[in-house]
This record gives sequence, structure tokens and C-alpha cells, in this order.
Amino acid sequence: MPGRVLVVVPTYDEALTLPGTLARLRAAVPDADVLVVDDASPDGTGDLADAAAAADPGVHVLHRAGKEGLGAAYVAGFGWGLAAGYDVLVEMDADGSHRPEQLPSLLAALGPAGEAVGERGGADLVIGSRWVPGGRVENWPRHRELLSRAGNAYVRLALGLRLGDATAGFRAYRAAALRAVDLASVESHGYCFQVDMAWRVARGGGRVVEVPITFVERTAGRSKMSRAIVTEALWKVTAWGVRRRADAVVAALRPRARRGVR
Ligand SMILES: Nc1nc2c(ncn2[C@@H]2O[C@H](COP(=O)(O)OP(=O)(O)O)[C@@H](O)[C@H]2O)c(=O)[nH]1
Ligand SMILES: [Mg+2]
Repeated sequence: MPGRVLVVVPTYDEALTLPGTLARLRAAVPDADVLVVDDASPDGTGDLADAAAAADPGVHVLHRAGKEGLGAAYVAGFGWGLAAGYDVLVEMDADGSHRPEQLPSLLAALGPAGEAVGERGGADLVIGSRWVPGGRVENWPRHRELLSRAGNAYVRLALGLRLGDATAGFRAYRAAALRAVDLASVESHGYCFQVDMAWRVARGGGRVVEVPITFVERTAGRSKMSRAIVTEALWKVTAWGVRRRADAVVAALRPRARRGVR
């Protein structure tokens, strides 16, 4: 294990899926602690999380006042985990799409605790990827697969991020990589949070690695994916891409300006 691991699980109306996911996670990776970040789910998910925490000292719960999106829930959960001194922070959905049994392969790719990341292998961020060789999706509606593939192609084009699955939400970060990111300035609410974070780690010189996973569509509860989430991602990625290109132009012109060339 690469040090003390905290798995952050954001929930909104996951009463049907959270208990099973927690049980599988505790069985698959007993040494990892869990933090459920619940946004006052109307269906009582927060109470179920409290019951799990009362029965198991490895399970913790962060209650938030209302639904603010996946990104805000993770920023709060990461803050909690960094303050508590965890070495690795994992993102994982509550709905069973991310199989807890595959978490060991993500942790293995991160490398041993404390090891300097670089030529000797290891990573600062490991992404469980659907769109690398060996990765796949099970029972996902065709329109979701197309949206994910097209979204990732757009991210590669706009940001130059060489990743198969920059929007994936099953990942493991070294605490040091998260500390290097200014979490307070992260404004992404929906799934563009994932792109935002991968890009921040990569731009900061962090090593981002993908390992294949099988993403299994949920069999209970409902997806919170919405048009607003897609729109936010499209606008933000476009704006970041434009800024990236503008910065490149400014950087290219700077030496000429210094020489007095206009
Ligand atoms: N705390 C919190 N969790 C959320 C929110 N939106 C989604 N989630 C959780 O994020 C995970 C992924 O969401 P899901 O609806 O399954 O998205 P999909 O897999 O892309 O369809 C699930 O565990 C959700 O309960 C939110 O606003 N707040
Ligand atoms: Mg899901």
C-alpha cells in the first residue's frame, strides 16, 4: 500500500447503492478508510452512512448542507483527508460503477509510499480508465458512451492532455499532488471537475498514469448527469483551451518584444 489511503465517496440519493458499495470496498481493501461526503440526500443516504460509520471505525461521514455538485463534494472531502494526514486520496462513485475490487490495481500503479515519482515508476495521479486497451464499459447506454468518447476527444484537442479518459471518476492521488493544487480555486461543479484536476496535476509537472478498468452501469438508483453538467464542461474546457493557446502565443512573442521587435 502506498501509505494511508482514504477513499472519498460522494453521495446524493444513493440509499439503494451505498451500503453494498461500502461492504465491497471494506472487503476488497480493508486497510483503506472511507469518507462518505453526502449533500443532505433527501432519501436518507446520510443516515445510512452514519449507521455504517457507527459500526465501523474505518468509515467516516461528512455532511454538507445541500446539493452543490460532485466537484464541491470532492474538494471538501480532500480537505478533510489532507487535514487528517492521509497519504493517498481516492475518488470513487457510490453506485457500483467503480468496482472496489479494482482499487488495488490503481494503488499499485501509484507506487510505494514516499517514493519519489519519476523514472523508477509510480505516479502522482492514477486514473482508472475506460478508454485505454483493456478498459471497457458494461451495460452503459450507447448515448453515454458516445458522449464520453466525444468529450474525451475534445479534451485532448482543446487542452493537449494525452489521456484516454480524462473525465473518469475512479482515481487515486498522492496527497502531495493534491497539496500542490490550489483546491480552493477549483470552481468546477460537475464532471469537468475531473478534467480540471487531471489538467492541474499535469500542468504542475505531476505524472498522470492510466490503468484499465471495467465500468459497470448502476443497477439501482438514478444518474445525476444533466444537461447543465455537460454544458458546464463544454464551456469550461473551451475557455481553458482558448486561454492555453493565448498563453502559448504570448510566450512565443515575448522574446521578440524584449529584443524590441514589433
Ligand atoms: N455529494 C454529492 N455527490 C454527488 C453529486 N452529484 C453526483 N454525486 C455522486 O457522484 C457519483 C457519480 O454520480 P452519477 O449520478 O452516478 O453519475 P454518472 O455515473 O455519470 O451517471 C455518485 O456516487 C453520486 O451519488 C452532488 O451534487 N453531491
Ligand atoms: Mg454513476
